[in-house]
Amino acid sequence: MAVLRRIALIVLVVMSQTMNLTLAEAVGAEVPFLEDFESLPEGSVDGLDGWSVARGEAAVAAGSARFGVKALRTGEASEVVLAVAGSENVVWVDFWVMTSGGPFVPAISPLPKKSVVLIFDCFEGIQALDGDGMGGGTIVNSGVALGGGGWHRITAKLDFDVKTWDLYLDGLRRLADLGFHSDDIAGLSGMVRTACDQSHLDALSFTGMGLVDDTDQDGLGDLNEIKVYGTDPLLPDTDGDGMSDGDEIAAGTQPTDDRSFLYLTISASHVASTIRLFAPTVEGKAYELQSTEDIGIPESWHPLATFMGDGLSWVWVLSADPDAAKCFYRLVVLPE
Ligand SMILES: [Ca+2]
Ligand SMILES: [Ca+2]
Ligand SMILES: [Ca+2]
Ligand SMILES: [Ca+2]
Repeated sequence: MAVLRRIALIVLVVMSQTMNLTLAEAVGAEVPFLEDFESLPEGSVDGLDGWSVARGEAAVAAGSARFGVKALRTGEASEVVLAVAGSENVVWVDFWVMTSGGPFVPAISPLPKKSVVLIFDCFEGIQALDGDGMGGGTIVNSGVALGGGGWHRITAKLDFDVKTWDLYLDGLRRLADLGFHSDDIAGLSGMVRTACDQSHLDALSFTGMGLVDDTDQDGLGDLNEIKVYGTDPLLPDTDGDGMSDGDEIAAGTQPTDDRSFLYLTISASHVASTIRLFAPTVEGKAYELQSTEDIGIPESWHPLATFMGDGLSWVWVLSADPDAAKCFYRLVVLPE
């Protein structure tokens, strides 16, 4: 039995028609659906927001969470079902999971009809079903191992028009154009999760917004704007401070606080022939002060100094060059 306790399988997806009939009686959620578990009461998730516990236990619990303080923790040999209806042809399913995985690969053919099947195997890592559309298919290894006890981000792009799906792990596309388990599945109706003891799920969403789409072209993907950064996916500068959301994330400033942004102030003292440069810094960010005498020639910018941010203000006093007619300065955040 010790081995059996380690069984962990996640089955993502659209349930069989038989199960759909059952689910129709439950209160289901609709796409877009986002669940961070923070507002749900601790304890069994059964009956809350479209969730039902079919076997074992699944509870909202504090302690191990990817974001905030709560996540969904499943007990030994548990099965939890979420009813989510969506009419979109393309749906992005996204969540974080922490699990040790199990040693058994489930038999695929007997499964009720589904679109997507994901398997978390303690030996082989994260695996996906490249379905044949007729209830069978080939299990494909993603190349991403479990272990270490850390969180993994799982993102699946489901296309109900052509019955294919792509798998992204920890933000990178690992498998593309996989087939559905069953091509009879016309649209999203939910997710079934079979899991082992102490397996955690957090920040689950079903949306039409993609990981790789950047609608407002600010450098941040739509899905990450709503789930990770709390910014507006349709507005390049959410807080209106003049610095784009993407630039703020790169610079370590707050994209939802208009008092937080990167700037450099310059003041000159004619009496002392000095120039005083001032900038706020973010701890851990590396900066380079650059200058040029001709702002019209991009390649003429050259470094004057580099320094590490410590979360405090950075001040530098330079002797003014009496021979320079003019000089421009700029502060660059170096890539990590
Ligand atoms: Ca964006
Ligand atoms: Ca934005
Ligand atoms: Ca901004
Ligand atoms: Ca800001």
